[in-house]
Amino acid sequence: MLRFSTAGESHGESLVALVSGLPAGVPVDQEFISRELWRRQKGYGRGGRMRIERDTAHILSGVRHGKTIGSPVAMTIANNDWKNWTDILPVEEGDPAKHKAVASPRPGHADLAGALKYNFPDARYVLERASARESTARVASGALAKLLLRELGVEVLSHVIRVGKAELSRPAKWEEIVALSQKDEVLLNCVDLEDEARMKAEVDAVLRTGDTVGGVFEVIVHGLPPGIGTHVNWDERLDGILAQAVMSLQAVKAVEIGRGVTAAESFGSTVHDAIGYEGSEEDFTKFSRDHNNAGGLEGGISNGQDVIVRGYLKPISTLRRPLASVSFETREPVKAAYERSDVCVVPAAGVAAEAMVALAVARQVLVKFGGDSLAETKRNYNGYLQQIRKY
Ligand code: EPS
Repeated sequence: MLRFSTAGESHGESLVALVSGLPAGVPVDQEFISRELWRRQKGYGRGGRMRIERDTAHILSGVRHGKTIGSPVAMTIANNDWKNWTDILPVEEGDPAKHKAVASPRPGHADLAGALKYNFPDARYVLERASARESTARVASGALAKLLLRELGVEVLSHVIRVGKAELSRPAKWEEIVALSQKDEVLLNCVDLEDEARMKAEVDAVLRTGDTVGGVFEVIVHGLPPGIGTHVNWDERLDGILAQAVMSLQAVKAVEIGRGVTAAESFGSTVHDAIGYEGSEEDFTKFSRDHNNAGGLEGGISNGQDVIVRGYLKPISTLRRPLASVSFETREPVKAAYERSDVCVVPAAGVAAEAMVALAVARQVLVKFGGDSLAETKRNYNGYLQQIRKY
């Protein structure tokens, strides 16, 4: 069973990722992992922290001679900023005078709920783990899932379709999203330059006013055959699994599959993707569809079209012009704490969501096809592809 977990505080020594259940023999391209980490760091609207960090995964185990060996893969990603925090957040008791309390909880952040739950006098320890810095470890883990999926011809990428009120005004083609992922500059990860300029203006406006802005990213799984996930049990439906995977990302407040939201206000005759029998040799079967409003999922099962998952991001909750809050110490009204922060993270969140989607899909692929070695997984996979082609 493919599993992963992460550890690490935002300003601690490093982040840790542990991925187990990958078959043996998956080629591990370390440059690819670094590139994925780089993509997550980029985007217009990121704060000062991203000028400090140069995220790279240090692989400790589970990979030898460039391939997985079936044992758990442990990775660390060092926090460069740690050197500035050794006195503030030491593992030992340290000097309490040097600790940096988060003295008033930020509305929208985990600060208050976390401090109450864990009985902390302030929100420092909550912030440290609730921070989206943790998504770095998810991206390193997701890169391994992507490398496995790539062996099966499945790719996972994202692009940004909204920042604040600025929206992508036209459908994006898969080739455009691939081209975006290969660029050496990342602005807002939007396929349309004019729409991207309007998105940038949204970020500029909040930079001026001390506010923050959210948006929507879209993750696409390209090349996934029909039959991943199942309708038979609630917790094995791929749509539900993907929703949880993406919703678990910091600042995501809603998840949509395909045309989920506007489908609710439309007629069935305009929403469902009519079935034909005109598929080409490149398709998984000859069954074809007139569009993809279902987002590649019907009954919790992939149907061979691109899987489309959208994540809706709230605006970052750390504001330069903070909202009302209460002092943890005096209980008097004060402004919420301010710490260095980003003002827009929609492109970065999209990259983190790619990782979560890749991990979730890879897990379900392995549930269906199994395999202790990549050769075994591929044999089972290809046998199934032949079966559905002949159906
Ligand atoms: C974050 C606050 C900022 C962000 C951080 C998430 O960090 P810092 O407090 O060090 O300035 O930059 O995101 C990352 C470090 C990252 O790698 O994405 C927060 O409070 O959630």
